[in-house]
Formats: sequence, C-alpha cells, structure tokens
Amino acid sequence: MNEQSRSPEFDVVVVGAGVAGLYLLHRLREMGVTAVAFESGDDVGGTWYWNRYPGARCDVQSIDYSYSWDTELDEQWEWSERYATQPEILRYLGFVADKHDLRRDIRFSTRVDGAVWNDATSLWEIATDDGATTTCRYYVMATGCLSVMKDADIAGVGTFDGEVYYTGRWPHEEVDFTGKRVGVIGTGSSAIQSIPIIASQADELTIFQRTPNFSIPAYNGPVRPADAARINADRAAYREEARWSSSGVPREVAELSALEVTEEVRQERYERAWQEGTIFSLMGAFNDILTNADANDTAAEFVRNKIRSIVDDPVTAEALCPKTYPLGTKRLCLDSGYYATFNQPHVRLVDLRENPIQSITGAGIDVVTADGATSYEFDAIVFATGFDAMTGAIVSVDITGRDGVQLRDRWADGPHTYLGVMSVGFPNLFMVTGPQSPSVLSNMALSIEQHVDWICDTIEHLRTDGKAVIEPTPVAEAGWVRHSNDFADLTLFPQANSWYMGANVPGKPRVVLPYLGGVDRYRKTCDQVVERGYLGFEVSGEEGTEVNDGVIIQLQPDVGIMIEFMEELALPPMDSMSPVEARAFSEAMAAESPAGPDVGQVLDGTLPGADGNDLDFRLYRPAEQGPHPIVIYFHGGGWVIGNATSDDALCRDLCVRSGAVIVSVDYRHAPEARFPAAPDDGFAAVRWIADHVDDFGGVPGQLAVAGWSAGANIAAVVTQRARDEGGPEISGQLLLTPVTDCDFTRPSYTENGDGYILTTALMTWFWDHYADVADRDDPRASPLRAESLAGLPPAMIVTCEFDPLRDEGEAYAAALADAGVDVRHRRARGQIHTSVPAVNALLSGVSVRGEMADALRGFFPAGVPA
Ligand code: NA7
Repeated sequence: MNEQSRSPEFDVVVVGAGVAGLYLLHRLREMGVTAVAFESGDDVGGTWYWNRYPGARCDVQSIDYSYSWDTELDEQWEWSERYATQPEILRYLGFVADKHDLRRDIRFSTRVDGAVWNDATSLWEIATDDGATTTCRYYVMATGCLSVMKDADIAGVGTFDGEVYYTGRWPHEEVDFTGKRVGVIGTGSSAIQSIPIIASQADELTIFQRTPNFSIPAYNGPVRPADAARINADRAAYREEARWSSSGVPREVAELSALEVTEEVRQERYERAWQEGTIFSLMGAFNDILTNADANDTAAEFVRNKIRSIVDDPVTAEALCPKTYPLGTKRLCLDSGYYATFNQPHVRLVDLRENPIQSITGAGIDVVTADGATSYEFDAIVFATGFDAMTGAIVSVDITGRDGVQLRDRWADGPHTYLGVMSVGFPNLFMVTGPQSPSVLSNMALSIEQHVDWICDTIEHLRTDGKAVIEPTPVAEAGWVRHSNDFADLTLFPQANSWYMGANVPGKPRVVLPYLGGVDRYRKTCDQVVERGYLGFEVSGEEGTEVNDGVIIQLQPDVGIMIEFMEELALPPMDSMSPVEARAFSEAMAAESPAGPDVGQVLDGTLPGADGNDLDFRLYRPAEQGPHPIVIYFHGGGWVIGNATSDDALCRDLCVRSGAVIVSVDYRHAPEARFPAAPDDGFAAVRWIADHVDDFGGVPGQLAVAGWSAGANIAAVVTQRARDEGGPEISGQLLLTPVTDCDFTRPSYTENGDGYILTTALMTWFWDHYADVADRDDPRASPLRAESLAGLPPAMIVTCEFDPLRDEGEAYAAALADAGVDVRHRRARGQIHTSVPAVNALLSGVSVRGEMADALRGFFPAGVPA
C-alpha cells in the first residue's frame, strides 16, 4: 500500500456549523462521503450562535437570507418579519439541523487549533483543543467572515470594574440594563442595531463614536405583500434570478448615472430607495454610486439630510453625518430607530474625533478634551468594536501547508486565493466565502450555497476521476488576485478605512478583501473554470499529476464587460460593410458614447491639406490662461473612417490632463484617397500649424504630434518626414496603439486577431482599402521600415495587451530605443485596441491616459502650467 492510498478517518473535515457548515454536511452526506464538523459553540448557528446582542438581526431580508437547497423549507418555515431577529434565525438553523439530522456529524464545543498537510499521505491532520488529531482528505473552512472579534485596541481595557459585554460574544442569559449607566463603544452595525434597545432600558446611555456610519431605516415588520407575492409566484424562478443577480437578491439593475438626471428625479429615486428599506436599494438607485465620487456624494448627501431631519440637536446631527468616506464603502447599516434615539434626553454622543478615548478606567471611560480630560462613569460598557473580518477566522488557526509554510505567513501582505476558495501551497483546503469572493457584499446565504456546491462538485469530480489532490497554480492565483484588485480599483471602496479593506485592525494589510465583481459574474467565472477543465488547477492522483495552467480573467473588468455587451448586441462586423456604411455605423456608435470633459474652448475650422484640399480641424484649448504648447492629433479609424471630431472625448481628456492645446486635424480617407494622401495631409497640416502657432494660441517651438491607431501611424510618419524634410521641429510623439507595420504574422495578430473588437479581418479590410500591397513597405505606410529612426524626437508609445497591433507598436518602441531615441513605453495590461480612448465609458484606462498626458507634459518641460 503506498502512502497516498492510506485512508483518512474522514473524507472531509469541516470547521464551523453555521449556515455554511450545515449545508456542507448535508451535501457531503448526500454524496456518500464521510464528514465531520468541528464547532467551538455548543450548538449550531455560527455567527447567529455568538451574536446574541439585543436587536441583532439579519440585514438582508429573511426570505432571501435563507436556504434554497431544501425547497420544502419554504413551506415549512414562515419568517415572522422582513428582517428576522437572531433568536428566530438560530431557531431556523436548529430546525434545519434537526430536520436533516445534521447534529450527529458535528462535534460541538471543539475548536480546531491547527491543521497540517502531510505530503506523504496527501492528508490533512487536524488538531482540536480536546487534544485529538483527525485525518482527512479534504479540509473545509466554513468559519464565517465575521467570526473573530477584533482586539479592543484601547488603553485600560480589562481595568473596568463594572459589567463588560462584547456584541460578538453576548451572554446566553438575558442582560437587563434597567437603571444602569451604560457606555457603548463603536457605531457599526452591531451598535446601531443594539443602541435603540439598550436606550429603552438604560438610565443613561453614552455612545462613543469614532467614525459615523450611514444607516437607513429597515422598516421592519411583516414581509411586505409585494415581496411575498413576487417570491410566491414562482419560488424556483425567484431563487434562480437571485443566483444570477449581482448581490444575490433579485433587483432591477439601474442603467442611469446619478449625474445624468435632474435633481428632482434623483431625490425621487433616493426617497423611493430609502422607503424600500434594504441595504441594496440606495446603492442600486443609479449605476455609478460606487464608482463615481460625485454620483456617490449625491446619495451620501441625501442620507446626511435625512439624519439632519431626524436628529433634533444640530451639533449631534452633524457629528452623526459621515463625511470622510463614500456611501457604501463602509458597510451600510439598517436600523430601527437609531438616529431618533439621540433625541432622548438620557442619550448622548461622544465624538471621539474631537475627544479621543484616553483610557478605560475602573469607573468608566476617560476622554481627552481641550482642557484635559472628562471622565464618564458607567455600570456597564458594551464593546461593539467589530471583527477581524474575512481573513481573521482563517489565519487564527495554525494552518501549515506544503513545505511547512503557514497560511498566515503566506498571507502576511494580504490574502492570496484563487476564486476565494483555495490558496497555493495548501492542497485540498477549501474556504467557503473566503476573501476575494463576493461574500460579505452579497446575500451570504446564497453565496454560501454557491461555494458549497462548487466545493462539493469539485470533490465529487476528483473522486470520480480517481484523483486525490487539487491545488491552484501560482499563475492562476496571481491572476485572480490581480483581477480582484482590478475590480476594486474601479470602485470607491479603497477610499474608506473599512473592515472591507482590513483597515479596522491595526497592522492588517490594507487590501480590498471581498470580490467586487458581483455574485453573477463570480458564479459564471467559477463555472467557466470547471468548463475549461479546472483551469488554473493542478490535480493529481495515483496516475500522476495534470496541470491546467492559465488565468481565468485577463481583461480589465470593465473592458471584459464592454466586450460581453458588444457580443450581446451581435452587431455586424465592420469588414462586412462598405466604407460608407462603416462610417455611418461608427458615427452612430460614437453618438452613443459618453462625452469627454469640458475644456476651456472648442473651435472648429479648416486648414489647407497637401493637395489644395480643405482639412477640417477641431481645436481644444485648456481653461487655464495661454499660450499653450500645441499637440496635433490624428484620429483613429484605419485610414477609412473617422474625422476631426470622431475622437472628441479623448482629445478633451488629453487637453484637460496635459494642459496643451489639442488640434485634431482630419485627413483624406481611403478608399476615395488612398496612400499616401493621409500622411501627406498630416504633414501639410503640421507644417501649416507650425507656421501659424500664434494664431492657434501656441508657444513657438512647442509642437508635438499624437494619434491613435491609424492616426498614430500618421503621427509617426509625419515625425519622420519633419526630420527628413526640413522641419518643422517636433518636440515629441505620442503614439497610442499605432499601426507601424504591414506584417500580420506577429504573435499579437495570432493571439488577439479575433474577439477583441479590432480583428485581423478588419485590419485586412483597412489595409486593402488604404494601400496597394506594393506600397505597404514604404515607410510612409509602415514607419517601422524606415531606414533609420535616429534623430527622432522623444516618444511615448502605448500598446494594449489584447490588441493585434501590440507587437508592432512594441517593435517600434524597441527600434526607436535602439536608434537612441528617448522612448517611454507602456503596455496597458488587460486593455484592447479600443478601450484606452473610451473616456468616461471605461474607468480602467484612466491611469494610462494619465501617463499619456504626463508624457505630453514631458515633451514641453517649460511650457505647460502645472
Ligand atoms: P464594525 O462595523 O466593524 O463596527 C465597529 C465599530 O467600532 C466602528 O464604529 C469602529 O469605528 C468602532 N471601533 C473599533 N475599534 C475602536 C476603538 N479602538 N475605539 C473606538 N471605536 C472603535 O463591526 P460591527 O460588529 O458593528 O458590524 C460588523 C458587521 O456585522 C456588519 O457590517 C454587518 O455586516 C454584520 P471605526 O469605524 O473603525 O472608526
């Protein structure tokens, strides 16, 4: 018998008997595998077992925050309220445990202290606090996202002589504050739920607030008839809709920006969302509340005004108004009378930003004041100070993976996971709703089911395939962490010091912990990983090891969404159209695109082309006082489509960011005017503008060129001609995804020739309209083929990872550098040919455009106002 075939005591060990652990046990039993769950509490319930503080409730409606795997439950269990209290949820979980006889597989009052992977046996050895060790093939952490309390990092903790309570570890027996002076530290969800109830009992209640939270009324009561009707009409369909919604609760998806409606419409929507009383309604009122600071502020101000209208004392009201972070980037709270509690005479608020806690004393709490300190005396102090969220429960166990590596060390700079489910170096260890999964930003009950199903299906797959060990690859994991961070970077979440960011725990790395792509996208991705043969995993068994390496999502999140959207539209490919049709089509698309930013002045005019023809131009002048350097810009469109105004948004953006005048000049198009009409016009325009710098409000000697795609090709050619044909002097060239060559055999063509908007077929169509094959070697068509690139002005070249033109752009950057030209090159990760210019449509290109503008400023060291 070899080591690997040694049988473990259990196929699966589960840690935790909360919402996740219970469903896991059920599924595993159904699969016919042996499983045991260790639970430190003496009953089921997990978070609902521990959080017994007064007023504890779910903040997702109970009809949603409930199991869907047992459809009978919906008939057998009726929630008494929209938002059930903790005792009711605990009863529900107990009911489920009884119904499915799950307790017999749970070892209560047993804590897992350590887990060690044994490479020789391919088993986990689980150590529990009763001194026992249990071996298992698969080890599943179903430990919850908010189960390890954060240390109360306050001086003097432990010195208080009165009663001390922690919301996260509330006593099982009833606590009565009648007649007592009570202090509550913290104003998160736990405090906001418990404060009105504590206030109704206590003689005096003092709340110590470090950061105010946004809270909206739960309007709790019986399930609303409309909600009941909706779910009862077709429960299965409702649950399915929830699975494919972004938050795990079916909702209408907002299509409008908060900034594109009138104030009246905005207020009306916010009021409707407020009355709905769910944590998702306000955030979902518009499509940009979590991505656009200005949009967010309209919603935040709405809530602040509500607070001001509820709280009588204006100073207290202002102190309760959050102003230091965007709405929703700290967990939005749902309350039942929280703000109105502050109107009661025996309730007071201590704003710790003004008067920080000095220390906890035997008698109460001392805070620092302008003239020293004030002491508050209490009979009881309640710590509602939160949790070491998402990673705390996982790293609090000594988990030792391959080569003796501890998970907590591996995650010292933040969690590293693949799909939030597994981590490299920790084979067969699964996490339910781990970091970098939607978890706390979604309906947890639903996300738990999805994770449990995925994990159980994976175990089943391994068993039927005769495999025993699964582990993500470093490449797949790094890709997922990057993707999760990319999503976060599109949002306002990083702006808050929240537990989502790990910022509530001193010393914890500051990274966005939950996955922000939504439940639907996440589910689809997990499914795709499976469909693609467990992409990103190494799987092994007696017959050897199979590695299916790769990254599941490489595109920037918003670029991927845009491509999906375009695919859904199923538009005809441009290369199937005539040039006239293609131009009309592209104009129609442009008309739908968001506008660019405002600039100081926009001016339209004409100037002479190479052949006595008129060329339209549009000039964009910065708002700052001129004169300004001038950048002559050539639009994209494969020499066939586009005009002086077709890249309007990009030109505005460049103007605002660089502080230069941008002159977007048209040129004659193919096939009506084939090569070399376009670069001839480009060169004529540059010469003419150079001769009329004053008329354009420019600074003599400060003239650069820029372009995108075929426009960048023209910019590059013009720069060479200016060098070779006696000027004008060009200070720099900014080339965004340029066409530099006529060779379609480079890898970027084969890798990205289909599926990323600009296709090989379309490039072929462009070239065929533009230039005879015999002409394509000409450096005026393929500037990479110039005899020499020496002596050209500084260049900034941007290439995009998923662009057929990527490699020729990079070849040009390399050739320029070889020729001694000062070149800056940025390969934009996860971007496609058309995404960087998509101003105000895609957010991920912002940093690239910022760098482009920086480069422009660098071309004119002295001339641009800072
Ligand atoms: P939260 O939301 O983390 O709230 C904890 C609160 O305690 C928050 O207001 C903190 O202020 C405050 N706090 C934490 N440490 C201190 C110290 N040292 N001094 C003063 N104030 C402090 O935890 P909850 O239990 O309320 O809610 C957790 C989640 O459970 C909730 O979002 C729901 O999803 C369910 P800070 O904001 O850090 O300045």
